[in-house]
Amino acid sequence: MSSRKTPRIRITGSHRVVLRFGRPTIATLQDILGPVRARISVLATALLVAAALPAASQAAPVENPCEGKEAKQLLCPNLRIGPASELYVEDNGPGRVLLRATSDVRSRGRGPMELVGKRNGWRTMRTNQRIYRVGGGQITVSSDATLRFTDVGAYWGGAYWKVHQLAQFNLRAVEPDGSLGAVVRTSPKLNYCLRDLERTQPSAVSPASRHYPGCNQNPYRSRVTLGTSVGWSDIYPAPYQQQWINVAGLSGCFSFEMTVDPKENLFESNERDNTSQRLVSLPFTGITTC
Ligand SMILES: [Ca+2]
Ligand SMILES: [Ca+2]
Repeated sequence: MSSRKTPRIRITGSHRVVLRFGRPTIATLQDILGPVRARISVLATALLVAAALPAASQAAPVENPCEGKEAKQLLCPNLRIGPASELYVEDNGPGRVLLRATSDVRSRGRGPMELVGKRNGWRTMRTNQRIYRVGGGQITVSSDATLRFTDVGAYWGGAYWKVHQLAQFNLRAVEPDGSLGAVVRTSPKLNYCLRDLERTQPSAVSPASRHYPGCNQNPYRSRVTLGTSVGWSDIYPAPYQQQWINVAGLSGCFSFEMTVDPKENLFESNERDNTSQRLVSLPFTGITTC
């Protein structure tokens, strides 16, 4: 699944791999994984060799660094998303019956999901993904994810730098045999923060306090960092801006499907656990079975 992705290990004008060796600012597994110096050298060498390859070789697909041989030396992130919850219907008049739901993007890897955005437009930034290494340091890989300065309305605090297409909500038909059918409706919502809102799975490798407290609201920033720490969740309540799918005119059994990173822009240790399903019977009366 990940073969379509090329991490595009970032190379500067002097053909230098951006492979940083500073101290990580987050909790790591270094205390329980033992010495890794020799293996880290192998990783660093592999990355430098990759950077030195001729152009034709660089164009070849490169495995997700979080699924390749060196993955064990990386504190790779893994995103999941909880099933749609706290569902209710908001009747907005003819043709607009909004089935609202709370979403819960969960950070469940060995390291945080972290993006560094750099401005490339009036209200956009390109991003690099930062992946921490076992024993300290980090690698930086170019990401197809972009940031958008997104206005969610005054009630929810105004505008924030958010990750475009971080998640997607679909409504799928459920066939008589219980199998999932075609997508019949889609939510307009595409942009989300990455942040530490709730520590939903505490553990020894999950920071006890927020490391990524919230998304930046300064439209003039040239650079921002977003992330979600291990064991933490970025949650949006059902009443929040665009947390809905329009179910007007539908009846029968459907699945409210949530997918995190639907465009596969972000490198994760598991790319196959990014979708959740919640059955709903429509017209909706609060029944989440069929
Ligand atoms: Ca995942
Ligand atoms: Ca992914």
